[in-house]
Amino acid sequence: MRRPVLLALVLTLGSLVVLTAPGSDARPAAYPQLRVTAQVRGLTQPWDVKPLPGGRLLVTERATRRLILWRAGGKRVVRFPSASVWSSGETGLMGLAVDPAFTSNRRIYTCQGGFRTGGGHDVRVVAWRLNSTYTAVRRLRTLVAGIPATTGRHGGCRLLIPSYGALLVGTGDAAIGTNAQSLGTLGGKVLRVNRFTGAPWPGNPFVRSANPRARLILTYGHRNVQGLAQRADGSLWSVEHGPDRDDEVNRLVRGGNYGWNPVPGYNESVPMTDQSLPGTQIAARWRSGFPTLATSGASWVGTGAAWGSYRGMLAVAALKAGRVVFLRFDSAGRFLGMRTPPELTRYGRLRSVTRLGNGDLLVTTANGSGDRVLRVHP
Ligand SMILES: [Ca+2]
Ligand SMILES: [Ca+2]
Repeated sequence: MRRPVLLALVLTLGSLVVLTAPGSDARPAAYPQLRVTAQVRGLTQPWDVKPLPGGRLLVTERATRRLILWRAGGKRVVRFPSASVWSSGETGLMGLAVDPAFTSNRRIYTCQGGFRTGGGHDVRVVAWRLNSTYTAVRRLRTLVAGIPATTGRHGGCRLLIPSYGALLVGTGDAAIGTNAQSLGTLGGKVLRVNRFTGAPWPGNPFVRSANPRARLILTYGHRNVQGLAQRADGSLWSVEHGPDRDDEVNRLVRGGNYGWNPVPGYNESVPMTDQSLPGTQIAARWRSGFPTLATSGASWVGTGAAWGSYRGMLAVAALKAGRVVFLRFDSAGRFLGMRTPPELTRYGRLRSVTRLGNGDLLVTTANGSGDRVLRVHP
């Protein structure tokens, strides 16, 4: 008796959804409702979040330079040398990575502002060991130093350990016009290094260069890389901020020039990808047009059936636009379309997207106080 009634109800609701859906979206029912809960509260400008064993989460806060551990409803500050982190403007304690072999080696990585010996600042990548009680870190080594910094503007800095075990570092151009096209500086690049030693990855395009900095470069010609994500097919993608137009999502090709060259001075009226430069500049796979959304961190949605049409899309957090945009690309990397779920437009500025092992997404807010790590699932 109950089953036919239930079936009729489902059919009726299904029809209603189709009838009331806006005409611009051909397949509304294919996108499930997203459920959003606040997993961690009371944060100040969290920049990145990564999962640790036992359901724990590790969070960096940019300007407070705190490393925060969350577990089952409670959070506490990990003992960490915050005073050794230089923070100014957009730079501070930023990208975070957890070693794939964390359970045995306890290694984590941060990208952070630093104080140069003899004065001045830089952005650097540091390897740490987190103790067995998750209460303190010990510095193991600085893997990459000397990523340029000026006022703190365009400090990057996203970390990613792809499936083959290298460490990728997405850097900003430090608002210096010549940095992105110069192979003699680490600014405006995606770097690729050995995650234990900081040595250049053997397959890097300029690994035989006389300039030790060039050996670390995977791609160049970037403005401010704040998103790095590996697709299930192994391809690597970056997300970066445009000036007044054209945030970009790029598919990274070894040795590729992504075309940012804001000279003379720091002339931000030039295109994000300037094809008139000598040689080949690789066009973005997606660009925002005008105005920018201020795209930051990104992660690919997994294959869980509950995600429906979101499966395999790139979820990109946007600061200025205060949303997560889901971008669809075909297997050749061509942009097919985008979806902005209304469920993720109510939380102000959003900085990063991290996919958990079960497919849930973590999204950090960036409003300056009362910030949260949101957990998103269908
Ligand atoms: Ca570009
Ligand atoms: Ca050209």
